[in-house]
Amino acid sequence: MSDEGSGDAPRMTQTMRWFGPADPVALRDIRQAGATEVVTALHDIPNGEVWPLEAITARRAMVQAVGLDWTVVESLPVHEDIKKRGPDWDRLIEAYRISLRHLAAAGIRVVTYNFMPLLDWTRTDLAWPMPDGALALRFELEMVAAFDLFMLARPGAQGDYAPDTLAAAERRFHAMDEAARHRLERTIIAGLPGSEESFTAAAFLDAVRGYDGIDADTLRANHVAFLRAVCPVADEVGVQLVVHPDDPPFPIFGLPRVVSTEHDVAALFDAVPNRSNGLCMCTGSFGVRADNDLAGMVDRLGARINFLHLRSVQREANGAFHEAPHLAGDAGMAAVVAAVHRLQRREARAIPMRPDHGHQMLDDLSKVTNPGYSLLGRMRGLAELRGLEAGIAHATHSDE
Ligand code: DNO
Repeated sequence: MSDEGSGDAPRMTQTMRWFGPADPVALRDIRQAGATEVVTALHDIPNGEVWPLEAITARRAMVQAVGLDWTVVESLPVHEDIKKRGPDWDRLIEAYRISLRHLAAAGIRVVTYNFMPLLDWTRTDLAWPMPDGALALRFELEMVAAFDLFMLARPGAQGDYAPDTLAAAERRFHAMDEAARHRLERTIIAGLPGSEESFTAAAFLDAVRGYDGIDADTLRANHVAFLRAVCPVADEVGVQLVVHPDDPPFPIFGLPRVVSTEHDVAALFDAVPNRSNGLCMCTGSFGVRADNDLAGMVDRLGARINFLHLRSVQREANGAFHEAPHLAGDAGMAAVVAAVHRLQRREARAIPMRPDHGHQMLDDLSKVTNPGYSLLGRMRGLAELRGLEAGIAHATHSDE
């Protein structure tokens, strides 16, 4: 693609997430949306097992057959026994290292993971109507509290919420009928797309108990131990590990979360300076906290950023938020993309990005879709972000 007057700064590599052959969104659709790569994983391999080289190579060939490529993995999951430093730690670390070697041999360059205990990303409503009739993902702390206190009945839960939230949670719980309660439970613990875990209430309670005695400091130490064990291999084979921040970026269900702020990630880079220790800059996850300065983080953490999830949340009262259109909401996307543009120029490299989540809209409203991962909303996001970057590149160049 050539854009007149855009200078020669590299542009973001445009990707879209694809959940594999079972994804209702076809590879061809992703290509027509204008992406050049997909981001995916071998979702059917159980967490903790080695990804065989042949399986990775075959999946990459399947993607390449439609004119796309696959060089970013999301995610190579980290087993709970690594996060807890459980008895199986050595075997699981060795499996992770072998998978990294296989991924590198197959041409994968970036591997995404997260270090959130038990739950990956969490929402309380997957179909919240926007004023234009599109459906958005939403999170309300009150609803988490309603589930936690009155459905899960987690011991000690009372102490984890402010008095206002407790009162609201009780109100919200009583206002729900059985069907709504069931839906809330499934939304929170059944596992959203890409999550590696899915729980029933009893199993979840049990798993939470498995984190007894693991506070934020211990979890951070376990994260550092994981990085110290796997980064040397990633350095050696030339794969970039990128940690995805906590979503939402604060503890829930009494479980610690330690990748929520700029300070958190800077501490990880200080503790493990290996080149392969990097960041997936997710503006949606970090952006839930008003104290995360997103564009400033791109400026300051830039050298460590090897993957971008671009989306914007709109913060609401009482710890709630919903996912706004990509250029609306609180992210300040223009400033973020301008910072990414500066970073790519400075370091002369293209950073892979994906338009993260998207509204369910237009024809997708009548289809069965993966929450947040329907095609048209993400295509809108990608188109807007691509245009934003082209405009910034052009303006920067024409000012010089
Ligand atoms: C949600 C995703 C996350 C992410 C993992 C990375 O939409 O961004 O599920 O893939 O946290 O390990």
